[in-house]
Amino acid sequence: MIAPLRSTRQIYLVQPKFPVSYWGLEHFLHEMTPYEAVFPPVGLLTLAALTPPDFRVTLCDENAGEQIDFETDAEIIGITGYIIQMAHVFKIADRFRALGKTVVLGGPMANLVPGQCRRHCDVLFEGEAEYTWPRFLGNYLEGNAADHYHQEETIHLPDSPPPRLDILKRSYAHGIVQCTRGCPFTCEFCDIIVMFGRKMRLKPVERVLQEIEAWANRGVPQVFFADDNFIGQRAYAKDLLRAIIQWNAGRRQAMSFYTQASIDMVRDEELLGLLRDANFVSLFIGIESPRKSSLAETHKTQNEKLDLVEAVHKIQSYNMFISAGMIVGFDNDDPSIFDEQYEFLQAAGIPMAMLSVLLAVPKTPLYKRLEAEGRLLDPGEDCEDSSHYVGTSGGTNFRPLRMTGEELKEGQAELYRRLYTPEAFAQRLLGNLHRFKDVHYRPEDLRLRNLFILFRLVRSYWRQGWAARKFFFRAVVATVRHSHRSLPHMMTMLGMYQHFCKVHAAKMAWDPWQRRREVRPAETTQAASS
Ligand code: B12
Ligand code: SF4
Repeated sequence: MIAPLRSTRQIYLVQPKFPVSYWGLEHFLHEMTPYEAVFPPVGLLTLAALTPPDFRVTLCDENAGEQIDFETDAEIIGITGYIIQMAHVFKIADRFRALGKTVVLGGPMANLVPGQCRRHCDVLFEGEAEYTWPRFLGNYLEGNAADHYHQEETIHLPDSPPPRLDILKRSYAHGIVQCTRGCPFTCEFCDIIVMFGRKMRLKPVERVLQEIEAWANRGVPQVFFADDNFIGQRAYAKDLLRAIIQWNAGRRQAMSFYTQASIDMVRDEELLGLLRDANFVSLFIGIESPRKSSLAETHKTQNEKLDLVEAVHKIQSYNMFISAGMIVGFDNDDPSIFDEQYEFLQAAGIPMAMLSVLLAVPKTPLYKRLEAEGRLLDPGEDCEDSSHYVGTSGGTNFRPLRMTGEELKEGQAELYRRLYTPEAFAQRLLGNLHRFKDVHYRPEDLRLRNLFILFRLVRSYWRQGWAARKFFFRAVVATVRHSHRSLPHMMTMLGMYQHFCKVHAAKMAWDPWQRRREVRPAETTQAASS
């Protein structure tokens, strides 16, 4: 029988490299672990699963160290991207177009700034692609593909297929599963509710378990639930957590989890207990600001009503480390906000804070308000410089009200420096251990790869001199004494700290151990030469 011609059609999917950032954990990952990237590109794996068998799909994940093959035989090149990757995405797209390929752009950036993307692709996708991608491929085979596919209505989430893991070539530290899309809240700066809606859409619990199982079969020890607000629909979250507890109980090797969720979970002790029992090690929470007037201004009512330090401590008492998204630059923020943020984070004991300057993301209510007030700096559709969208580096795209842009950027940088001194970080990190209680977290078994990570981690701290060694061993001893089951996650935190320090060192010529080295100059020489 003659093989069908149809299987020769090829699609090449590209996840472009992110700039080095807090999330990429590049320094930790590449220097201390055997993994090539933290997260797999789940959007592209979903596209692959939506692709009919008429096409063969190849994936290139630049973040996992794969080189883009510009000589690929594929006719269709699909590129995803975030706004912060804009220049790099356009460069790749332009190069493929010059080679005569059909370049397709989609994903978070295309959703928010379609105008800029339009000039760099043959086919532009806006919105979720579960229905439009197969339609495009069908049209393509018929020779009548359009140049723009726009999913205006939100899709029915159970129609999103499980991602195709078989096309991954590299090793990833974590799996990703998305259980829900959307969030019921109304934060003014948030693009999530613009793109995915306020009505929570849910994947059936059995489907989620299947996806977790698939990651477990790949040997991944931890899964990140890529939901916008994991507890946005509490009844569903509880059903899912109960199912996970049962699934994990039957496994010799328990899977651990983390996710993003809103702080109002604190009102529901049953939910907190279920998260703990399901082996959740940490949560990322958008706390944004300790200042009530700033929270009120941005309509973050769920945070405004709570005593935030008390709420954070309560969640921590269920043995979960909290990371927080914090924002400076609200209209109610004056220069005293930096001290207020510092005091809050220290008091709450939040080791990892992602501190961003407020951005007006296109299409959000904040963007519209600032546009009406004439405060946007965004040069508009023609601008292809995305640096003003990198809030974690102090960039912003509007005129703040009670500070200059420079004051804001400087204040943020200084706050970062203060937060990540070894003393401040140790205080936030180790304070958690005293609040952890009834720890029955089931860590991963001791495997060769964990010993490898441990060895590299110890070596990394050791090489940086006595102050770094002391810091490291103090954290280990405290963990063993107060919560020995949390040791594996503490190691991750200590690895992440190394990454944070290096990112800061590169950006701000900052060395967390410097002052302490001066006290023991002999150590400085030794560390510098090793
Ligand atoms: C998981 C996640 C992450 C993971 C990334 C994992 C990874 N490798 O992709 C982590 C935690 C690392 C992360 C980090 C960041 N993230 Co993030 N993240 C998410 C989150 C919560 C889910 C994404 C996801 O997995 N979705 C599930 C898949 C199936 O959907 P998808 O990727 O969108 O793909 C669908 C469509 O977009 C489309 N599609 C996607 N690509 C393509 C390509 C083509 C060719 C086509 C046709 C279609 C298509 O098809 C898919 C099916 O519908 C989203 C919020 C959200 N709900 O989307 C934010 C989100 C994507 N992140 C965002 C941001 C800002 C960041 C950070 C910059 C935060 C920061 N300030 O540092 C960092 C940057 C990353 C870095 N390394 O530096 C923004 C992006 C804004 C923008 N438009 O650019 C989002 C939308 C959140 C938000 N509040 O706005 N993030
Ligand atoms: S809680 Fe988070 S996801 Fe929900 S609207 Fe606010 S910022 Fe957006």
